[in-house]
Amino acid sequence: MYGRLPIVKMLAATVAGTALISAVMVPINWDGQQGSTAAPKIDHLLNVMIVLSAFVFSLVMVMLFYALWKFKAKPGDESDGEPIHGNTRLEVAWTLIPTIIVLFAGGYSWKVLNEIEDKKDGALTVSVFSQQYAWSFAYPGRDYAWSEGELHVPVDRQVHFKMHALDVIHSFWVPEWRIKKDNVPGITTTAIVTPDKVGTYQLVCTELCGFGHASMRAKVVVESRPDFDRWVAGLDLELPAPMMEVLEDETETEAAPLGAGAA
Ligand SMILES: [Cu+2]
Repeated sequence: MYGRLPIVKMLAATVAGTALISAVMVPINWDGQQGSTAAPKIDHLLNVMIVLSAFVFSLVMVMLFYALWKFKAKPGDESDGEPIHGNTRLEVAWTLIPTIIVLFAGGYSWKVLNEIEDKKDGALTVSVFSQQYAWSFAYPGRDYAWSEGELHVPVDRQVHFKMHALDVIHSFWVPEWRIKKDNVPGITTTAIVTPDKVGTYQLVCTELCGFGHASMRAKVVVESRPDFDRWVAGLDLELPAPMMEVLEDETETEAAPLGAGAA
């Protein structure tokens, strides 16, 4: 038979590979500038996933190269390989290890999403309308204040974006906020964001929606509360009919937030 595998050495090589890949990959700023309370959490989650992936990659590579080196046929050896029927220990290991990794990754992602979507008192609601190839926004008030192509939000206040697509599927994405959500005709989708850095950003449509998709962007301004109030006060109070219609028969199809009812 093949004898015992040098488990300790293979494990050491796997740990070394994981450490090396992680040391190169983790310090890289993959997602760019952070602009919301969700951003550090998402970026940390990505780093955890990088380390887990580095572990899986290293483990597979170590076993592959060990097998290539150890069981290579001698020159001139034309004989068939030894017939093997299963290996219970190996099968248990390759079922158990991925199961543990996937359960951990799923559980941790759940926790992060739950923290991000934790609803705060005094949140601001903004309606988002997407259509080929423009964005517009409505702010609740005495009436709806409406803005075309420019989104303003106050800093350090939770915002609930209620999204409405007027024609095809679009997707709302402000990279610095790390939050991305599809806008689907006929239903209302929600994204929860707390912007925490004053500045100007870009809202990008990230669902291929037609010929002008690449130019479907809007300016995003995160500003102080007084600046925001002043800006909203200066907006047109008349919401165009198609948007009003959508708001009138707004549906609430989102599932309850993950972990609703729990702490
Ligand atoms: Cu698009």
